[in-house]
Amino acid sequence: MKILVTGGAGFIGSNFVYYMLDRYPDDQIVCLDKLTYAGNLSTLESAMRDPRFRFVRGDIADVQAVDALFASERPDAVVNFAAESHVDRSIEDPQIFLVTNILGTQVLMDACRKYGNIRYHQVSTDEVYGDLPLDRPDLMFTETTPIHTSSPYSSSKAGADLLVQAYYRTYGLPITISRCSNNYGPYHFPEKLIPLMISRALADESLPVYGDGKNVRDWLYVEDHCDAIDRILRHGRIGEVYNVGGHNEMSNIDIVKLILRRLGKPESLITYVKDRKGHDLRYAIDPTKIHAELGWLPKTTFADGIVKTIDWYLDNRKWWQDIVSGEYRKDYQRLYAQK
Ligand code: NAD
Ligand code: TDX
Repeated sequence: MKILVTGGAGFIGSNFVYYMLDRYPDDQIVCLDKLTYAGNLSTLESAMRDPRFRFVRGDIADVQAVDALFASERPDAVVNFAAESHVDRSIEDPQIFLVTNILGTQVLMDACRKYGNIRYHQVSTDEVYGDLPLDRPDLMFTETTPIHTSSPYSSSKAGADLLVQAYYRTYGLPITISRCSNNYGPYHFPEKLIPLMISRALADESLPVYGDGKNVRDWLYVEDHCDAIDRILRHGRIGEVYNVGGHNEMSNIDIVKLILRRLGKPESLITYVKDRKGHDLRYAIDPTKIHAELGWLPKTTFADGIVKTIDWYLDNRKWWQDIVSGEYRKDYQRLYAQK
């Protein structure tokens, strides 16, 4: 199978590229990525030495570029990770979120229709369901929970999901959608909570906790998300949505304190700052459907995953220090010039 992975130079997409190359020796992967600030080609350095992998720089919302890529590569399947993914940035400047996340999805699906009704998987998020109250631990998101978004980011992801379902109903495009909870693990861009707190704590900088730090997220190790997408791509029912999450709810402040303990840094680094606008209180996924239909269960506990993640950031300082300093932007010239 030849899979077009969009957004493969980002956090989850790159983990997915490595997950698939490791497990499927006969598969080929083409990665389409615009290399926005969130894309880092050095993450794909070893994949680029693999003859089964090809990197193409391009925008999923660019009709001509996407058409040319489909014409030359003729993929069997598309997994769309490409997105503007940071809630805070969407609050500052929403427009690019609508262009990439909604129009980009439309452009990819139109190419899938044109080149033979290609299998399409949309990587979505639990944020499309809005949030849950902190005092109702019995409530969780199921696939039938109504869409009810809070931020421009989640609204753009929800808009894309609706379009994906419309392409199934209207054109019979063979689609699936996964809605996963918060991921953590290697190659996570240090603007998001866990890598930001690790990198700032290591530099003895203040750790900005929004509001009272009691907001809850449901954390999943990134490899478990890759496993879920792989199962959905190969065995999922066409037209269906699958929630992905591992029942691991943690408050932000508990995560920050855990990171500090592990790094041997003082809690005095914690600084409570102004809350995020429209800040979602709690996310919690009910993964019953993907477990029952596809046998998926998370393999990594949070206790193991967070230690592996912190150790990865300790062992790969250059990766995130180059991002913090801006040096990583030069990797495109260095790595891509060889192709
Ligand atoms: P990321 O920001 O780390 O990576 C996004 C990648 O997409 C980058 O490599 C970027 O260069 C690329 N990109 C952005 N705009 C593009 C465009 N117009 N054309 C081509 N490439 C473009 O994001 P992530 O955290 O890896 O998230 C990947 C996907 O998973 C997103 O769709 C996100 O909504 C979804 N998701 C993320 C999480 C999470 O916890 N991080 C949870 C659930 C779902
Ligand atoms: O500096 C910070 N301080 C802080 O308290 C940052 C960056 C975050 N936070 C809080 C806000 C959230 O309650 O931590 C929590 C997690 O924040 P993010 O890492 O920005 O993630 P979140 O907003 O939950 O969204 C993530 O999960 C769902 C991803 O970024 C999305 O792409 C995904 O869809």
